[in-house]
Amino acid sequence: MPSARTDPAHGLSSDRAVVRPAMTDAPVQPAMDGQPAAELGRLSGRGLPGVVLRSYGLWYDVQLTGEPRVLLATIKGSLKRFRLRTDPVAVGDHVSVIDVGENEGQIEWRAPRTGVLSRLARETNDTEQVILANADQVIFFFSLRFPEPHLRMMDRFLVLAEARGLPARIAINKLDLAAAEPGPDGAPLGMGGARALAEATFRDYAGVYPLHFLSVAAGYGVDELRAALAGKVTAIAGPSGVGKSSLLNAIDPTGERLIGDVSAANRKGRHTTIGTQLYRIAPETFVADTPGMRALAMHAVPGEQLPECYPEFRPFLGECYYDDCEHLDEPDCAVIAAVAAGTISQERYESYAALRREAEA
Ligand SMILES: Nc1nc2c(ncn2[C@@H]2O[C@H](COP(=O)(O)OP(=O)(O)OP(=O)(O)O)[C@@H](O)[C@H]2O)c(=O)[nH]1
Ligand SMILES: [Mg+2]
Ligand SMILES: [Zn+2]
Repeated sequence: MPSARTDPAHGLSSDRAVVRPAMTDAPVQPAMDGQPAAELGRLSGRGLPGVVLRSYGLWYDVQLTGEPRVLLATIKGSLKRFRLRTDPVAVGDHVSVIDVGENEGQIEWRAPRTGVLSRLARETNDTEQVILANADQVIFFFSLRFPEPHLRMMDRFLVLAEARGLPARIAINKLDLAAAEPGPDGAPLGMGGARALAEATFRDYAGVYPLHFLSVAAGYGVDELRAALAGKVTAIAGPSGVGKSSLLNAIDPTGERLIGDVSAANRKGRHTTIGTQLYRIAPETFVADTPGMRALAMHAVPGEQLPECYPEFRPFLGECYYDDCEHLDEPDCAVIAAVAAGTISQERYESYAALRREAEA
């Protein structure tokens, strides 16, 4: 035990008063890269627990826990006092809100975050804009047709989720469109044929991530996906027009999401969802419809962290000749050997190599 009177590191006598700021006055650490951020504010004992469903600039929709009411709330000035380098309150945050009547409230406290999906705020290098706080998992949502899946873009998303320790699933929608296309014999492929096509398109991910095949329009696969959401906070992310809002409408009976009005002339879809919105679809089940996640990719993952972000590489890491092997063109690389043996897919390896070269550039 070091002496209570002497600081063992500096040998200073404790008579010399060390002024420490009170905990609540300490600036909050930046929460970049999914680090949990400290709590904010104080619990007065008069607040009600809730979850932030949506943010409108200075106002927030707060779903009260254990009751159906949603309060429209502002945040106390004291929560905004520090330069936080993160949003003080964001969608997904657990808060304490004081009911001020007329269905309005004031947020007095925000719980520490278990993690965040974020992107860099415009024109800054160190300030994050939170897309969703406290997510348990993320579903990357694509469509088999209109728009067709961009697998390299999906790999970037998957890497970001891995870097943040967030479990990921992949969902492929609009199987009905492929089902109507002619198969080899000229007859329509049908749902079975469309599913086989989708499975072939995503074969590199089978066994690495849970895959869900859907046609929200036809009600195909929706129940199975709903089961994967139960009891969790799930972020749904993906390109515009793939059917994310349509899925939410299908699984949430009280849903009223805006669906992109895709005309025949513009089959790529029109962007309709602005800002993250969290929906409570059962007492303990929350699903977030996020706006286009392209900007997320701006959070680069450091090169040496990338191999771990490809789960199928993990059994081979540490088996290479060089301890610091980058798995690009070194001799006796266990990852490259696994690609040659067909254990790791060529496409996924090339996706890794492209991101690694980009990170080192
Ligand atoms: N054929 C077909 N069309 C679908 C299906 N699911 C959704 N759509 C259509 O695809 C279009 C885009 O759907 P949305 O739900 O708005 O897509 P989103 O992913 O929310 O798009 P953003 O909000 O722009 O990111 C709409 O016209 C939907 O009706 C499906 O399973 N099959
Ligand atoms: Mg949408
Ligand atoms: Zn290697």
